[in-house]
Amino acid sequence: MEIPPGDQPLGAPVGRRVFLGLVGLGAAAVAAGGPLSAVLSRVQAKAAAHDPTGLSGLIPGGGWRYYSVTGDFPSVEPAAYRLRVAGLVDKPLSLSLADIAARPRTTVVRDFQCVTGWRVPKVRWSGVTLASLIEAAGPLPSATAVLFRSFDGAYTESLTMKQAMRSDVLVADTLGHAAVSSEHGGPVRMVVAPMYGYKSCKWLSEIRLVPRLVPGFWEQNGYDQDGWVGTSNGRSDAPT
Ligand SMILES: Nc1nc2c(c(=O)[nH]1)N[C@H]1C(S)=C(S)[C@@H](COP(=O)(O)O)O[C@H]1N2
Ligand SMILES: [Mo]
Repeated sequence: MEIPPGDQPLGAPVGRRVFLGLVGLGAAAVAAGGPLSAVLSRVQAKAAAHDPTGLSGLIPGGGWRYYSVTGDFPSVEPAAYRLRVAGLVDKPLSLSLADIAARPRTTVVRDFQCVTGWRVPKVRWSGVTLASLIEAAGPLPSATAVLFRSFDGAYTESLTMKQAMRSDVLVADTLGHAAVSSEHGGPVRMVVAPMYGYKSCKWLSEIRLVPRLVPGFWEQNGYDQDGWVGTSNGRSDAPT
C-alpha cells in the first residue's frame, strides 16, 4: 500500500511551525472568552508542557486546525497498523487497514466544530460505525463505557455505551475522498459527529470496553464528559 501524500512528514521549517502554533493558541484564547477562558489557559499551559516547541495547533487552511497535545503528528507504516477492540468483550479484535476497509461502510457529513470556536462546514467522513465493531467483538454485559486510546501515547477519550452505539459515531479511515492524513489523525481516527472535536480521538489504536466511564485527556482538564455540540461546555453554538 502506498503512503498517501498527506502522510508524509511535515516539510515546513520548525520556525514556521512554532509561529503557527502560537497563532493557533492565541486564536483559541480569544475565541474562548467568558467563563471557559480560565479553564482554557490551564489546559493550554498543560498542552504546552507536553510540547517543548510550543506547537499545539497548526493552521492548514479551509477552516481547519491540526491539533496534537504532544506537539507531534505520529505516523505508522500502513501495513503495520492494527486497531484493537479489547477489554470486556467475548472476541477481542485486531484489525488491519484492509480488515477495516472490507467491512460495511458508513458516511457522515456534518460540520466539524471545536469547542474553542472554529468550525469546518459539511465535512464528509467515512469508515465503519463504532457500533458495528463493538457488536463484532461481542460486548459483555458488564461493559458500560468505551475508552479510546491513541498511538500518540498521550490522548484518551471515552463515551458511554449508549453514546457509542449511535449511528453517527464512526471509526473513520476516509476524509473527503482520501485517506485520513497523519495530521488529521490517520490512518484511523474517531469521529463523534454530534459532539465537539475533542471527543474524536486521533491516531486511534485501541477501543476498550470498560466497566466504568474513564474521563479522557480534556475531561481531566475541565471539559464536559458529554460534549454535545451546542449545549455543553457553556456554549450555545447554532445547531448544524
Ligand atoms: N490524539 C489526539 N486526538 C485529538 C486531539 C489531540 O490533540 N490528540 N485534539 C482533539 C481536538 S480538541 C480537536 S478539535 C480535534 C481536531 O482534529 P484535527 O486536528 O483533525 O483538526 O481532534 C481531537 N482529537
Ligand atoms: Mo478542539
